[in-house]
Amino acid sequence: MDVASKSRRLDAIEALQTQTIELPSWAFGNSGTRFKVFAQKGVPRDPFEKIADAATVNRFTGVAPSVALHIPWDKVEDYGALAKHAADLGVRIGVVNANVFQDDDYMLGSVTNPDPRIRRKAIAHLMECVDVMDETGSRDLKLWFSDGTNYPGQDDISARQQRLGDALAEVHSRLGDEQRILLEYKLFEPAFYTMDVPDWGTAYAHCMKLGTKAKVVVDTGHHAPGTNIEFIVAVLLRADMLGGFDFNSRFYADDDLMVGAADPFQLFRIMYEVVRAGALGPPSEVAFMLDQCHNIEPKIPGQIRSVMNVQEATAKALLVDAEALAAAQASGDVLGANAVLMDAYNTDVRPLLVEVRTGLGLDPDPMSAYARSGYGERVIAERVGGRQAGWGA
Ligand code: PSV
Ligand code: MN
Repeated sequence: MDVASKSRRLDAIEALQTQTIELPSWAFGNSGTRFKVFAQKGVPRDPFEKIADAATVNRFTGVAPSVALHIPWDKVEDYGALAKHAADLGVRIGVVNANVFQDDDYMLGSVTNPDPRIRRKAIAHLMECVDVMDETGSRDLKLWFSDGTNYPGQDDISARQQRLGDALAEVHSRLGDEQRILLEYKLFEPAFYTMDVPDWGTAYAHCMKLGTKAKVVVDTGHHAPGTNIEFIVAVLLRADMLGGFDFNSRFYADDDLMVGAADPFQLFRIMYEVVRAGALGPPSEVAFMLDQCHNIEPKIPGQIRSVMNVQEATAKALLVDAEALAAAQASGDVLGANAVLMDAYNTDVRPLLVEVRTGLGLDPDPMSAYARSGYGERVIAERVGGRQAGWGA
C-alpha cells in the first residue's frame, strides 16, 4: 500500500470511530403492514425499555449514542427521568418526532386542515413536542406531515401551502436558540393526489422562508423510483440546507427496510456526497438517523446490521482517492474518474471496520457478540405481561 493510501485508511478509521448514527425508538416496538402486525417476544413495553434496547445496540456498535423519540408513542410522565435513564445507559435523547397523523381529527389534514380548530390542535401538539425537547435537551424537532388530498378539487392547493407556512412559522418562533425544525418530505402516502410537502423543493422553500433554524430531512424511502437521491443531497449540502437523513431502504415504495439492504451502491453514493462536502462529523450538524421497522426480523440485531451497513458505505466513501478523482475529472477522463469511485466501492472494508471496532474496545463482530451476550433471551424472559409497544401505540 502506498503512503497516500495508508494515510487515507488511517483518516478513514478516525472518522469512522467518531461517526454517529441515531436509532429510532419505534424500531424496537412491534410493527407490520396494514395487513398484519406480528408480535415478537421480548419487545419493550414502554419508552424506558425501548431506550434500553437502543443502548444495547450502542454497546455493541459504539457509534449509536442517541435515540429519536416519537410523541405520543413515547409519551411519559417525566421526560427528565427518561433523559436520565438514557444517560445512565450511555446514550441520550436525539430528535423528537411529532405525530399529527394518527388522530381521527386529521382525516383531512393537520396543520393544513381546512378547519381552523383542527389546525390549532395540530399546532398545539407541535408546541408540546418543543416542550419535550426542552425537558430532554433535544436539539431537533422532526416534522413529517401526512397532510394532502386524494382527489383533484378536494381542497385548495395554494391555501394549504399558506396554512402550512403559517403553522411552521408559529412553531419556528417558539424554538430556542440552539433548536431546529427538520422538515421531512414524502412523495405520496397516505395522500395519493397531493401531499402538502411532497418533495425536497417544497421543503426547501418552506425552510428558506423560516430562517436559519429550519433544514430539510431526506428520508431515503420517500422518493419516486429512480430518483437520484445523492444529487438532492449534494444540492442541499451546498446550500447548507440538509438537516439530516432518515435512512432505510426500499424496493418499491416507503418499505422502511434495513438501510443498505436493497441498494448498497446508492447508500455509498449518498455517503460519498456527504464525505465530499465534509459533512460527516462536526462542525457539520447533519443528523444521521435510521427510520426503519423490523416487521419480520428480530429488532435489535436488525438495528445492529443497519448501523453496520451505514458504516460500510461510509468507509467506502472515505476511501475514495479524492486527488485522483479530481485529476481525472479535470482532464475529462470519464472512465478514469468512474474507476476511482468504483475502486473505493469495490473495496472490502470489513477488515478496516474490525480495526475501527477494536480501536474502540469493541468486539470486532457486533452481530455475534450481541447473540452471545444473552440480552435477547434475557428480555424475552423478563418482559412478560404488560402491553408491548407498537407503531401507533
Ligand atoms: C413517515 O413515513 C415517516 O418517514 C416519518 O419520519 C414518520 O415520523 C415515520 O415515518 C414514522 O415511522
Ligand atoms: Mn422518515
